[in-house]
Amino acid sequence: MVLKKVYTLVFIRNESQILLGFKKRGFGVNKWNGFGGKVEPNETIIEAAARELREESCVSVATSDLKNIGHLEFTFEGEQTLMDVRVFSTSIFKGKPTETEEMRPKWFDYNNIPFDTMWPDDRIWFPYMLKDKLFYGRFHYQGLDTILNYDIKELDSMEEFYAKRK
Ligand code: 6OG
Repeated sequence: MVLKKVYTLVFIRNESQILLGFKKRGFGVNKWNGFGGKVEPNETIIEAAARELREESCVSVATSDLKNIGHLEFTFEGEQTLMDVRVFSTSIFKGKPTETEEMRPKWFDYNNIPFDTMWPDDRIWFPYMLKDKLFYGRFHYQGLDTILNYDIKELDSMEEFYAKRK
């Protein structure tokens, strides 16, 4: 039996830069990533996305401004959990990105993204996000550093993707 857990992952982007956070603890520690985490039982996925962003970076967004731009699935050899990650993006936000106990935020130019200090899957799907393409990616890991196999594809519509998946 596979246990599916839903996560969010939010990227704030402008014309030339993307906001990443250096994870100071927990899963993905010492890696740059977007902001996100687990969806709580009493909230929608998009509410969780806005909450996690605020808790981790002190940046506020309206849920109506968050665009679902992709979907990622992660599995790990020998483990029954499937991480189901909804990826969101926006350029509209309030507040100054500020270090928290979990994350140290920093803006990166698109031509200077620190892939060497990020999850290995990011190199594969970031290009879709940076070209404003919708995407689906599935990655099967051995441990935390090696991708054993993966699929990646461009999507026409997230609604269509989720409708077909049901
Ligand atoms: P917390 O444990 O902090 O949520 N996440 C991943 N992100 C990328 N780019 N690659 C991965 O490859 C990931 N696995 C998990 C989802 C974990 C956060 O990390 C993301 C969540 O935003 C394996 O609650």
